[in-house]
Amino acid sequence: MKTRWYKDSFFYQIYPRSFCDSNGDGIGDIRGIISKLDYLKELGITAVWLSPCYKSPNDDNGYDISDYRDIMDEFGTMADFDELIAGLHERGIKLIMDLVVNHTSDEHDWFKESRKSKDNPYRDYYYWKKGRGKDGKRPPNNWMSNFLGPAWKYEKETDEWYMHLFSYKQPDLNWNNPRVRQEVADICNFWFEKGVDGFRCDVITYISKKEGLPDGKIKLPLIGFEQYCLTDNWHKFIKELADRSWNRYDTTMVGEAMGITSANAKEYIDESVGELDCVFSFEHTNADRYMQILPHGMNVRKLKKIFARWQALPKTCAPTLFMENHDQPRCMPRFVSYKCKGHFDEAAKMLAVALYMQRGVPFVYQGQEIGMTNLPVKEAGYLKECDDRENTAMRSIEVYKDVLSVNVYKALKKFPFLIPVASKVLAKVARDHARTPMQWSAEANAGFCAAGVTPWMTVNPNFVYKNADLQKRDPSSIWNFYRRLIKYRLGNEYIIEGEFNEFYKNSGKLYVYERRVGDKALAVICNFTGKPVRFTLPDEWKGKSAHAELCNYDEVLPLGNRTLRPFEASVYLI
Ligand code: TEU
Ligand code: CA
Repeated sequence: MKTRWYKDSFFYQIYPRSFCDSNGDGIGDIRGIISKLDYLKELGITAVWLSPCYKSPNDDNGYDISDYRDIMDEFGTMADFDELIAGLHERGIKLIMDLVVNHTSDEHDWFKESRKSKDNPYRDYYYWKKGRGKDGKRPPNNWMSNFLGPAWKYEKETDEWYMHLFSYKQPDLNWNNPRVRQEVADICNFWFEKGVDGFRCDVITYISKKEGLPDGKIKLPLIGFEQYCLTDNWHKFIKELADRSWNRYDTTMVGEAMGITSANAKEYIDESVGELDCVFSFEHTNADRYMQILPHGMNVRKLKKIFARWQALPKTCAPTLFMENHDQPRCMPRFVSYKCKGHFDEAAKMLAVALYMQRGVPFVYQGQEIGMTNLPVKEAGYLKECDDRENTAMRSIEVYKDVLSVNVYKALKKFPFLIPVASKVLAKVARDHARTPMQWSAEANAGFCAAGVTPWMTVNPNFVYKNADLQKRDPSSIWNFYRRLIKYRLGNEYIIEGEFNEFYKNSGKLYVYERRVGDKALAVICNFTGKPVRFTLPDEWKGKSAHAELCNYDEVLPLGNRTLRPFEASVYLI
């Protein structure tokens, strides 16, 4: 049944709340997406990953679902959704949705029942436990929520605690309960029957918890991670779900997979396993973090090593290729170590070449294709780091809306001296940066919503010169480069199947590799610095005729020993 269509596709992630508002309430919606289908077609992508659009009280912008079979009020109706999927399919674009089943909303009917009494038929849909200490006033174990604080909330009605690995409004489902597992299979099948082509599975590695829920190691920023990530019955649960649902349709199943790395990936995504097709692993997006908390400049050597490890996996394991999503800061200029003044566009295009000429399943996040950046918050020294032009500085504490950012500030109320530090960190890593409205045009509110409407989230003031409208009309824009690159990549046997060989592995400045098929290869050369760098041909490439395929400068220079221009990216067929 599975054609494995993901092997030759290009995904575009839509975060609906921030994509396009059609009805003037300042919140993106499904009809807004429908109005942009031709835009997606023009860009050339072949699949969409849509972040959650189900009924939700929006404590975590839709990642807290109160009805899996209905559409969020703000986003529209099921009729709108049906029109969306038809419109995508008409244009040859597949749709994968977000499957959020590690937890539900506390406003889901299951949880409303569950919390009523200990003998309610839904009690076992969630994790309920007695507290510790003589009066039970301490949480059942020491696990920490991924959104700060303990992973347990006390309910006096039944004198027990329930588990929430994220916000307290996101209680964890108990997958040990066979009824829960059947519910999940039924939900997946409901959407597959509607024509949905797959799912991105939210925090899927957390669904199985260690028997007895033992205390975890104190390993900041999380406590308990090893007790709930990929433990015990994980494979059993996923295999069962794949049999009952995923593998009965021509799907692509992408796991959001903390804990899966290039070292253990084979056990999870090899085609022979028949569970997930590929995963978002966060090894490379952590290459700029110190102890996973404090960000510093991107470590290019480390980044290349991580890329290379994924590329080295057998052909039956597909890596994903991404730099952004709705939880990550913007990749520009993050991935080029923050020194791209005067060469912003070249750097953005170079990153695209470095990433997307590799083997794997490519994803681009809304706005990445025009080089959208983090909010220019004061704390970060905004002029240097956010963009290459002057900008209005804003105070982050006033613009952040994300439950995680808000929790950070709440937690620090008692330690006000730490707020400036937290602000600095958040200025670089807050999830809010990826959630500012898509910049469509230079009109009011960046064209995201009508003039006079207040958008739900601050628009990045750089929309006046950084927007889709302008870039579509400028042949040398980032947008037009992405469009060319996407077209070039699709159906290209070198990129899809070629062997990956890297050169100058120890260089902290250049990323050089080839994608070989027989005696021909694509040669990929990327300068990660804003300075000219001397390049010498690797022996393997000497004396070969070379045809220039893709370059981020208008003036294409021949392959040979020469000086590479700042952030130059050149691809040749040799
Ligand atoms: O993300 C899981 C997750 O762990 C991240 O939110 C993480 O906390 C963040 O990257 C900080 O480094 C998924 C979704 O992508 C996210 O939007 C949801 O908030 C979360 O699950 C809960 O559903
Ligand atoms: Ca709206």
